[in-house]
Amino acid sequence: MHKTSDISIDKDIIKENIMIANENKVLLKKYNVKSYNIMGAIGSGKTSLIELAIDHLVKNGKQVAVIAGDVVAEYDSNRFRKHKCLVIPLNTGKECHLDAHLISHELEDLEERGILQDLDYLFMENVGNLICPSDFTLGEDKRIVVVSVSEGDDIVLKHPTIFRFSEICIINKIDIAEAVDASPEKMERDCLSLNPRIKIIKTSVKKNIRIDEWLKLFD
Ligand SMILES: Nc1nc2c(ncn2[C@@H]2O[C@H](COP(=O)(O)OP(=O)(O)OP(=O)(O)O)[C@@H](O)[C@H]2O)c(=O)[nH]1
Ligand SMILES: [Mg+2]
Ligand SMILES: [Zn+2]
Ligand SMILES: [Zn+2]
Repeated sequence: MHKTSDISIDKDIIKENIMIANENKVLLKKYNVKSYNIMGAIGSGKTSLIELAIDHLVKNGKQVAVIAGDVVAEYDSNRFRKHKCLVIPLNTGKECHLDAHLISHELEDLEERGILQDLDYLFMENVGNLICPSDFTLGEDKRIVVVSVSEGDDIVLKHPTIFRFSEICIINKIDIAEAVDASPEKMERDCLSLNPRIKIIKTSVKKNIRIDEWLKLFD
């Protein structure tokens, strides 16, 4: 079982989190599982994008699992269950982010059940929130932040930390950019000004724009 006894509440929780995240990373590497922490604004399209990635990977013969982290995880879990993947609902209750400790228990369980050994890809959908998920690395290979134009095109500059923390940024719902008077190009520029190395894809799940580029991230 997990070393919860080692976790003391007076220790810095951020440092503690990094320590457990490193253990998660070692475990995921041991079984060669590629892992993604999908963060982003509420309703920006995280689940929709992950659903597309799951179908793409399954079609290519990959074994995929998804941890659906949410205050009430049942809703997104039911969507994921329509796909050929293992779905792990993770209710965070009042917590507005996933942390490495929560994930470590899920990984431990998957290992005990002999599932982690055969897994190729693990998606972790974080709670819709642009603030504290960026304080908690999970041990993932890649951090992806999803925003959509409907949050307003000043959303990036208002939440700088998460864009610095991520390797990939998806600017979604560009099909409705005009209707909500938002400029995806401004959002892209803002994002690059905060993090010049970040990879940005401007997508529409609805209109299938640059979804091929999104899927290529997982090849
Ligand atoms: N117009 C438009 N709607 C989209 C697009 N992508 C997703 N949606 C819609 O936006 C809504 C939210 O999408 P989800 O995929 O559930 O977003 P989410 O980020 O997982 O939401 P939470 O988990 O609740 O934070 C749904 O009604 C989707 O159909 C898009 O590219 N364009
Ligand atoms: Mg979702
Ligand atoms: Zn524990
Ligand atoms: Zn939080």
